[in-house]
Amino acid sequence: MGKFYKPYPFSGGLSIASSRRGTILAPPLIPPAEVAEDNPAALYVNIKSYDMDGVNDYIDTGVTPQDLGINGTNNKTIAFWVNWTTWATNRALVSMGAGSSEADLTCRARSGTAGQYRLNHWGTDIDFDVAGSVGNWKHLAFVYKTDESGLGSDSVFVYVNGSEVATEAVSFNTSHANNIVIGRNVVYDDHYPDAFVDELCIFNTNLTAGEVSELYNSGTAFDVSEDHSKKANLKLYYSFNAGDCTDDSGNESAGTNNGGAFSTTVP
Ligand SMILES: [Ca+2]
Ligand SMILES: [Ca+2]
Repeated sequence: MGKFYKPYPFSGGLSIASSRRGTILAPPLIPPAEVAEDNPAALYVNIKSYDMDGVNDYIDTGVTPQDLGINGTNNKTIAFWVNWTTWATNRALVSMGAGSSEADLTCRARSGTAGQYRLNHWGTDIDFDVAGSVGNWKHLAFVYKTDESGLGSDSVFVYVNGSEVATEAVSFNTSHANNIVIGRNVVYDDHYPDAFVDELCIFNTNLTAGEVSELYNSGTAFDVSEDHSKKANLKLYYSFNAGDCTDDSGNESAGTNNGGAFSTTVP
């Protein structure tokens, strides 16, 4: 919280009165470090996203949910920006697991109507709608939390632009049979979206509502690996800013790009 722009502190001792007396003016103060700490977005330039053509472009992250510690019932958060060029049914943005009950975890289009999403887990899947999904950037976050603090059950929460839009009581058992993929369905070698994705983050913990809001940051991208309060739990982070699939989390899980482009269209 508190990521609000602070104006440059013009408190460097510039004084007309002292100037008239011929006093040598003190140099303007260098902005104190706290300005940078409070406003990381001002120092972060988001220059690239990942652009998929809807035909066959996708990323193989090279890591399984187990590699990131988010397999089975483990707490987890998956978040990213997305901007669809053309909506089409079934197309999957991020996908992991396998095709059996609660072993899958896939964010995909559930119908041909733009904005009709499904968080698929081969159980009672979670549907939610995101108006304006074509031609606009939206921030999606999925938070899974086991019942260790009185929820009454394990639960998953869906956030759009930092606000909760859906929740369901469910126990996941996320399979580590396959690598996590971006831009296709892990169960079906198909379902490629025509869309941009950016700033993909996977945490091995459940972000709180406040921490999801912090990640959304009122719509301004920032360096999650440096400035998010749960950066210690950030296990995979593709900013795409280098024009490749470098893992900016520091965990060196670079992905393999299969045909996608790196675009200057960014949130
Ligand atoms: Ca292609
Ligand atoms: Ca980026």
